[in-house]
Amino acid sequence: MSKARQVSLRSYQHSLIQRLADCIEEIWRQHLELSPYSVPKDLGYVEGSLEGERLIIENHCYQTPQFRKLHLELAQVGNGLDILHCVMFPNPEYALPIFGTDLVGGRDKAITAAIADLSPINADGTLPERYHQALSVVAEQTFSQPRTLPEWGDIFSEFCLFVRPIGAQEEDRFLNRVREFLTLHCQIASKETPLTSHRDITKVLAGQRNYCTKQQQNTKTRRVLEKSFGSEWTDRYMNTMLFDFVA
Ligand code: BLA
Repeated sequence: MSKARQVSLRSYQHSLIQRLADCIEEIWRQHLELSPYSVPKDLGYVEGSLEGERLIIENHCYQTPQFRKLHLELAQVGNGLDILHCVMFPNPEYALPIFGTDLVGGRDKAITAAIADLSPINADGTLPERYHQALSVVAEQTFSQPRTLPEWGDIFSEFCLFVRPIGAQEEDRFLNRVREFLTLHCQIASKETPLTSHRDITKVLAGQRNYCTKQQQNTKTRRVLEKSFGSEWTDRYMNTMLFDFVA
């Protein structure tokens, strides 16, 4: 077993990634009833280096009554790039938005992409009223370098935060905002009553499918994975581990 595996990748990663990973797990433990989620055996901890760039991936997965899969992934590319990826997939009986966050950056350098959202799964692209109300009253934070969403990014809500955080203050601001999103989400989700109508459940499934299909179009994620693992493995990983949906 390699050292990285015993110690957990995060202790070698950018400090904002370490802090966000700890924060996510702390809020999950505090608010949700976590059970183990079985990751396909060969995908829990993966190392690849097809074209020289060594990529290490560490997955942490759980499930709860409201969520079919809570996925926190840490990845390290060569010696330069650190990644945190997290998605909370609700069970289809719960008409809840999809929480997602992604941090990408150099270890000793800056985080270039910091994104977090509670993404709607309704056909009309709106969040449930209780989310909308709660998020509307939280003062919007300003960041000096906001980023523009790619074309497939129409899945994200009006509250989506996508920035390049500059300096410690903006990193803290990003972390706090994600903490607010997550706490609100876990509080609402743990009180939510499940749907019973087959028609409503089918709509949730369609919303989750749309989210996953769009996320699978992220060529930047695909390129990083393909360089170390090839296109066949990358297809399987993106479709079964990162953005799987129930057909
Ligand atoms: C961007 N994602 C990126 C970038 C890389 C990755 C290298 C470009 C960084 C930049 O432009 O500064 C790579 N992200 C990965 C890899 C994994 C990963 C390899 O998660 C997994 C192993 N992506 C998500 C989730 C969201 C997301 C959950 O996985 C949002 C909730 C968003 N990532 C996202 C967006 C971009 C991005 C919107 C910018 C894409 C663009 O500008 O085209």
